[in-house]
Amino acid sequence: MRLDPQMMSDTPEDDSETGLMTKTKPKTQRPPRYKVMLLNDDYTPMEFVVMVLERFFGMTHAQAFEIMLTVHKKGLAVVGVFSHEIAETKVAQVMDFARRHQHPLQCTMEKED
Ligand code: TYC
Repeated sequence: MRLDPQMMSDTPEDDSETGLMTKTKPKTQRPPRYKVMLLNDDYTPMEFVVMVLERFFGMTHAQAFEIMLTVHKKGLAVVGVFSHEIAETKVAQVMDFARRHQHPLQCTMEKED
């Protein structure tokens, strides 16, 4: 008995009386992403920072030089966005490499908004 328009009751997704489609899309949870950031300091040589960006973040020399200059001028820059595990690994690799070369370079991670 759904032929009479007066008897047509809307489903949750089809608001046929107002003409509005209110699709109820099932929300798939995406894992959080983490920004890895490099911080400026007065002592780490520019060339060392460039090497770090090439070695651990797969940048070309030109890309690495540009990002290094951004950190130098602005105080910090995001150098990549990764899963929690990869971000932690990158931070640890950079911090260990800097420590072994006795440079005070700092690398941190922060959850993306
Ligand atoms: N400020 C440093 C210098 O003048 C260069 C530098 C750049 C250091 C980026 C750290 O994350 C950094 N030698």
